[in-house]
Amino acid sequence: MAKIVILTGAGISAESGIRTFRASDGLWEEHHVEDVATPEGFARDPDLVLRFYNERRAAAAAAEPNAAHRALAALESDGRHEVLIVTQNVDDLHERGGSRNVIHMHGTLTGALCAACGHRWPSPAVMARGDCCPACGATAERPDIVWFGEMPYQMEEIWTALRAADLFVSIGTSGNVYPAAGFVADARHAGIATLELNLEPSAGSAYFDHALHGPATRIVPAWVA
Ligand code: BV8
Repeated sequence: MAKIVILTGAGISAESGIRTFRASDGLWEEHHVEDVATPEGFARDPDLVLRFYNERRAAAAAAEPNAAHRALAALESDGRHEVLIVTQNVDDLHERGGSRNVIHMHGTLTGALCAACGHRWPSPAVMARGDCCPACGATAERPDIVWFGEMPYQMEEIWTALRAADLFVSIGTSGNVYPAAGFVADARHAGIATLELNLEPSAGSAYFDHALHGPATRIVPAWVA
């Protein structure tokens, strides 16, 4: 079976109504990254950061998977492809769209993390300051999100899959955030075919052998077909 590693970013969820980060109406337009997506920002103003993630939890819960999510699930279950989705997204639309083999390298909105002992558990819909860790009892609950300066999850597993892939596909990401943005160069260096499916050329577009540009709900099903 052909092994495909698919990196996804905010653009694959855009047509489900979930805002991206760097578009003109993007999430970062209203917030400084260092205020809401860094450990220092959380230490400085936990209520602001909890508000930011509580809002995004509500938005993700109200969103539905779109045709792009469903096309990737169909690819995974067609019996001819071994598909791993490595997503930078923290929503659960890949899973709700039917994908089973998904790594959330930047964490999930549905997860909570104890900053004291590292325990991870399903997050309450609305996270409040002072919630206790069920494992160690410390009031050190935080969103289970990988912030800037923190190590993304399952990197060894991702690099192993990348090196063994026949094809690397990047969908809906601007290619601004590392180490995810470096995957295409790693794939190319390993002689693996690379494809970009995005609304427009990303920061790493020069590294891709092929590209299709347009809305994900049109170009992803067209590619999978
Ligand atoms: C780390 C939290 C090291 C989750 C996020 C070099 C090497 C390594 C690190 C660095 C490096 N240089 C700098 C760094 C540090 C930093 C970094 O990359 N900074 C950047 C800004 C330069 N990286 C880190 O800090 C990472 N950690 O490297 O740790 C380490 C080593 C040892 C020990 C400890 C640590 C951590 C990165 C994770 C940060 N967390 N967010 C959350 O709140 O959601 S990043 C944030 O950006 C999100 O996770 C998001 O997923 C990610 C990427 O954004 P995109 O998904 O690409 O979204 P964007 O809006 O940018 O683009 C959307 C795209 O979709 C666009 O191209 C658009 O055209 C397209 N689109 C829009 N609509 C559609 C569409 N496409 C198709 N259809 C549509 N309809």
